[in-house]
Amino acid sequence: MIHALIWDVDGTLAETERDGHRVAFNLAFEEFGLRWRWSETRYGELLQVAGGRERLLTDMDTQPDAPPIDARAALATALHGSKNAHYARLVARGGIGLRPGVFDLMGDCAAQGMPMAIATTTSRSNVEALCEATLGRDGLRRFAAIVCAEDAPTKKPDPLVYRLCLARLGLRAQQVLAIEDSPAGVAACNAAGVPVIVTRSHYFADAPMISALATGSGLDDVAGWSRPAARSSRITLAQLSAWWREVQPATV
Ligand code: XBP
Ligand code: MG
Repeated sequence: MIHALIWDVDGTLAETERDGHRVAFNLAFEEFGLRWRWSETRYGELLQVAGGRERLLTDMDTQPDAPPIDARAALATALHGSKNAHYARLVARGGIGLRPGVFDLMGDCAAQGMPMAIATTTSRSNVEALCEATLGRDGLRRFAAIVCAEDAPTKKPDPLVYRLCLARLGLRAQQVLAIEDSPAGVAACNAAGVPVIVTRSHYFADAPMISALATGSGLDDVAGWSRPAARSSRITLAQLSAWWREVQPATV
């Protein structure tokens, strides 16, 4: 059996990037009196950079009215704080829902006593806001371990966030299964030795996902997955366990 299911957050639990973080960044620019606005397309380019604060610093290199280099780190920190506050408000208003099939799979885990964890590159406040808005006030309690950007400052594709998560769970990489949406997330899993499936999100619909155990458009549909799935109305924990067993070495 799988011993724990590890969730990525942005793009996997919910489509947070285009309709959440991007919108919140633009509200922060407005609040700071900056003319910068990130279009859907530009934000897609910036997603190559892991971390919202790092994304701001990368974009400043292209903005003619960006402050001098030595003032940029402080501006990025202030803008990032404002962005996260806007994001929390947006999410609390119900602006972002869980992706289809996520709640049902969490229900499978609860019903079958399967521990769940979170391994994300996003700030802890964003995880708290999203989980409380979508899973209720006790939403965070569903997870046996939550590892965020503050815990793992070197971000995906670095495997640190997964290594820390495994240490907190007291499990080995081969004993768990992760769910990701991005090439950086999959690369982090690969580097940590964690088996991973991919639910493709808006920005990574066609991106190559190297060594993913299975890749599909979402948990609410068994059609179109890269690995054959049993007939069902959705991807269940039983299906994930079956896929996971197919790639287990005999010793696990
Ligand atoms: C998420 C990220 C984060 C979010 C924004 O990646 O890269 O930077 O976009 O959150 P993953 P912050 O889904 O691979 O964990 O602004 O808090 O960085
Ligand atoms: Mg993601």
